[in-house]
Amino acid sequence: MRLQRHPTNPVLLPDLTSDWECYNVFNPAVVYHNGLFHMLYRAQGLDWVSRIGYAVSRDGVHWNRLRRPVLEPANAADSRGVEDPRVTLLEGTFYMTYTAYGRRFLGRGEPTHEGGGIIPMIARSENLITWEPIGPIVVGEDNKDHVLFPRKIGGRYAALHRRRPTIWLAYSDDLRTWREEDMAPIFGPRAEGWDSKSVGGNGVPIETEHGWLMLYHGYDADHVYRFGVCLLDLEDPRRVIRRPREPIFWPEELWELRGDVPNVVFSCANPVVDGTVYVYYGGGDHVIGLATCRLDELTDFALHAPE
Ligand code: BMA
Repeated sequence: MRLQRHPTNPVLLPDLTSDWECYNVFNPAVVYHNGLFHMLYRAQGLDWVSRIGYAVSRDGVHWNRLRRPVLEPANAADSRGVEDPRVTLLEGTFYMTYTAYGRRFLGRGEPTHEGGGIIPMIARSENLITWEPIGPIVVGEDNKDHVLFPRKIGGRYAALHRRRPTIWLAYSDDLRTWREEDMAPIFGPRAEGWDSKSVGGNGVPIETEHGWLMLYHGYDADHVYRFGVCLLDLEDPRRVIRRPREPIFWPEELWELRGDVPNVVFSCANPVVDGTVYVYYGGGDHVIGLATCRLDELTDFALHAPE
């Protein structure tokens, strides 16, 4: 089982006429809503600060983008950029989970946190254009790759997040308060193979009758990023039902093997449209690609491929 690259790849390139997105566009969120694909993508331009841009498409391949970013740094906690958006439609509202990358606060009178200035943030929107930050999941640690599940589980909101090198699950009653006692690890790197150093979640987990189908990324000692897939229990996603051994996608094209960072495919989006999984990903932290597969084939692979 392999994801199939779209022949039109890459589907989004940096815009050389734009100050804020002339160098890199990558790691987008994509939601399919009311017959359109909506993309929120990470972009870097002249100042190397990451911003989030918006683009829209009828077919998921050809995109029209807005001229200005929809989310930009607003304070010292995200002054070095807003990165890696993932968007979940939950109870009729869009929630973006993204990494705020700020100054490492050390001075007196300022907030102090470790973790290199990385904060896993949540923002909300009714229209995908105007975003209101509502707060972090945790502070003070290297924590990212967080994404909300598309429905409550056991009466509570649920999110994946990553405490390097392990994927965790967190619960919250209101999306604002995330307590340590409501967090637990799901799985970490395996001893050998493509995901032996670190793992993290990709896009919004896909609900199937067999469990939550979760795409994730991992890398090895050579720092090559690949994707795998696993199945989590529907009512207790901390329980891994199956985790096939083989990856389903890895860098092969020139623009994945090279780029701003070599050997990177990195995905924050896997919307399902008419039974097809659309996996959007950054190639080389530089451009945006699309790879697809049938949902039933991916589910079959997750259920039966050797572990
Ligand atoms: C991760 C994230 C991604 C990036 C990847 C590869 O830690 O920061 O934004 O695509 O590294 O460089």
